[in-house]
Amino acid sequence: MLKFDIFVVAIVCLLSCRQVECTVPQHLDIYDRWENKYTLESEVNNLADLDADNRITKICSTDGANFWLYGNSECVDLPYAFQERASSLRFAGDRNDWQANRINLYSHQNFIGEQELLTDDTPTIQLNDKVNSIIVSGCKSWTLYADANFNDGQGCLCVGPSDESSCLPGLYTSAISLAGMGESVSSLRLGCYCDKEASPEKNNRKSHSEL
Ligand SMILES: [Ca+2]
Repeated sequence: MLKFDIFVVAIVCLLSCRQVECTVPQHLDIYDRWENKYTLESEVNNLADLDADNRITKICSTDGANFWLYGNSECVDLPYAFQERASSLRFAGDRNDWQANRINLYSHQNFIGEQELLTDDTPTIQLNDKVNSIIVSGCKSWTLYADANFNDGQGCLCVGPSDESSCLPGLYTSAISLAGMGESVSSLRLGCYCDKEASPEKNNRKSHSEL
């Protein structure tokens, strides 16, 4: 029987998508009950100046909102905040086999921003010293090195799948989950060659939103 396995990390940006170079200025979108939107890029002393005084019913940060999903034939309703608001989407891991050994690096937390997909040992990564979240696909762990060329002089860290036997992805959503090492990572090696290890998020849900 034909089966479609999809590992979708739906990096769904609300309203205003991050660009590849993520220097997105902070702003907020606020809505009234009629869904009229007001975009705020700086503080507002009096909402009446925007004809929005006493009218706001919803507020949305446009920075860092996303939703992700993985699994075989998983199907979920989007959270309310994403209903009819998704603006972009991308995959993590191998497009042909979501449980192949791969690692995705992202320049921002929660799998946002620039990304780099690695399939094998990489002596110098493109996101040098810029990694803030990671998705490990497949069954194997990887070693992160603070130095290029797999040199552990300035530190190393192993990251792995959330379940090695069933090869479920390991999600490292933040610099904290990477033991503070993310923004020093310069090279990666397939397999664990370091005595320091970081566990993926304790989150077995196959879909999750970060709002
Ligand atoms: Ca480094």
